[in-house]
Amino acid sequence: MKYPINHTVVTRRGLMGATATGAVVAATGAGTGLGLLDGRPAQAAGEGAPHLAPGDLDEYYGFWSSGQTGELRILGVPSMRELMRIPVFNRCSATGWGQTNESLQVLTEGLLPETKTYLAAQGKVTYDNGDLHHPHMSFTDGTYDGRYLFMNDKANTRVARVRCDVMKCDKIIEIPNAHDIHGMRPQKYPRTGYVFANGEHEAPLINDGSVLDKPEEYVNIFTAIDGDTMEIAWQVIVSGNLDNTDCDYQGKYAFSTSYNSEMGMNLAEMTENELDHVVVFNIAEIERAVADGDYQELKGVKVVDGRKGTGKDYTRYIPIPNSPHGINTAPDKRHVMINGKLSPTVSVMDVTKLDALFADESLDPRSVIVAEPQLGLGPLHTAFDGQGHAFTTLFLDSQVVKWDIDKALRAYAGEEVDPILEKVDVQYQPGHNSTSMGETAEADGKWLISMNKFSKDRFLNVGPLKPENEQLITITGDRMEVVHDGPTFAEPHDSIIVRRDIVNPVSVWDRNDPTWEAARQQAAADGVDLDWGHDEPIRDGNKVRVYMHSIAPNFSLEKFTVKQGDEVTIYVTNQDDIDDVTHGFCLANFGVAMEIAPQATASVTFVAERPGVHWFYCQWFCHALHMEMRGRMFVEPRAT
Ligand code: CUK
Ligand code: CUA
Repeated sequence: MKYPINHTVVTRRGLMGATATGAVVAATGAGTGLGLLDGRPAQAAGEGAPHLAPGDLDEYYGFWSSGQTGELRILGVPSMRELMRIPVFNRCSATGWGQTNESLQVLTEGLLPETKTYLAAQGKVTYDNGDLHHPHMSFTDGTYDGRYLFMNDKANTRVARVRCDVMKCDKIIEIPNAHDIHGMRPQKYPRTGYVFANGEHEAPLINDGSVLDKPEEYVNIFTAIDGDTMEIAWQVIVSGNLDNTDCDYQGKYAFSTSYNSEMGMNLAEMTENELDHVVVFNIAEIERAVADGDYQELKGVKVVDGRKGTGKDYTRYIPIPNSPHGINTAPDKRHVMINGKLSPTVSVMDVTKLDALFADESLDPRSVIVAEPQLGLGPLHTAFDGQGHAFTTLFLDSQVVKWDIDKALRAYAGEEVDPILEKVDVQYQPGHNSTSMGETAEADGKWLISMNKFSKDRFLNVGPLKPENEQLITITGDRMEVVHDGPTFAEPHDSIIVRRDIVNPVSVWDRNDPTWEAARQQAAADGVDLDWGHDEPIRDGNKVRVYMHSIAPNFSLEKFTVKQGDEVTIYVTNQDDIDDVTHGFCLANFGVAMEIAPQATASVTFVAERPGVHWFYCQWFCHALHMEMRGRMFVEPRAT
């Protein structure tokens, strides 16, 4: 039944107006399965789209990756309203991310030396693109703690962090030795702690061109990052490649899927084996290897060898059919779902059996698999409701399947019981799915998001490039029901749904925030009050620094003068301290623009290579006299 709500309401109103007999109304309600109160759909599960009145706030924050757009997005759940976009690996015209000095510091300080050399040859200081797949919040004691969000960049081998107090990216690091970071998860217990990151693509360990087409010498690298310092803690060389990753609720193990155990270099080779594997990382053993010196140091990182056949207890390899993809730890803190992709199965691993496997290498590694239900075609990712149910996306079937974990265990043990409870069609080809609080011990089983790669005919045609489609599904009742379609530009890759009491951002910046520490130090060196600015530019050879503040609808400087060829840095401190009074600084025809939120400082540097009169203006609508919030930069021509 598609879109029954409006029709039913209209029908009922029509009936009320015309005949309004109790019998007819009751029959209409029963016939559609909709409970109606005062002509509006009831809000219980399976009874219609979630409706928030204007001004009502959502129950959950949704943190969304944007895939190849490279930004992080915040949605409200269940309304699915997009609330914010946080630039991370991309460029942003509205906020100046990628051109302010503060953002450039974040975008450049974590790059490897050889990357800086490569970029300099292109006339660049940082990458312009990213491919952000996996956003995850920091954990304390098995649940979200509202401190940070971490995310990967598959395109340029980076991991980034967003501060949840201001919802801005504060750290981006490039991962040495690894290639093309894909799967990424924060440690759940005791806290984050480590952020685990998978290098997906195979390459020589020393990738300097001395080894090229010799795949037998290629490796893949698993990385543990310290989530507090954003420095690399250690790395592990593995056999096979690495796809997705997750970890347990004990702080003992992390696990990564490998679809290319073959170490193939083309599709035929990569999909050859019937069985690939999951690598299990023994965190304490790897830490011991690092402490005992059983590692090689590469690019300043301690790299432990965890490949098959080393005779060490750093890793174990569990055979899994066929090209496993997503890996998801259940809120029961015990079962881990390994999604088969090319196999119609999800393999269920019991983490309580891992200690024995590490104690005795001769044990059959498959002994940790305790269920392997056949669910449908193309299982990619699994989410949970915290009540013993799992929800797996079936890419090829365009469905989400709800199944009973306990029944799957019993079926594997030989009992004749079908774990599949229900399948719901989604439109179309789902990749990730996520449930409210579903990747934590506090999974609450209210909402499921299916992130679908194709929308085909679901929306008005906008040309050959179609939006993707994220769908909201109620899971509180016995039946799943798709209640909302959300067309999305590239791309709703993955998301997490976080209870709103956990997320508490500020509305106004703290003047002491470290974001503009460099500006603070420069102002101090120039003898200038950064908060209020200075009447005259500070000249230092051909470097000129202009300090001003903004209070709606004025910049403190209505004009300033520099010389052609000067390297000019503009510092703007927004002295408005009321929520939502953000100003901008846009210097016309200089390609310069930035956002300055209440009580923030932002700065931008450019070369004043255009003589003449140039207007700067505020590009965030802030006041009735916003258009008048502007001033002039005079550029004196170079003496000829
Ligand atoms: S991976 Cu894309 S659907 Cu990048 Cu999370 Cu599974
Ligand atoms: Cu300040 Cu617009």
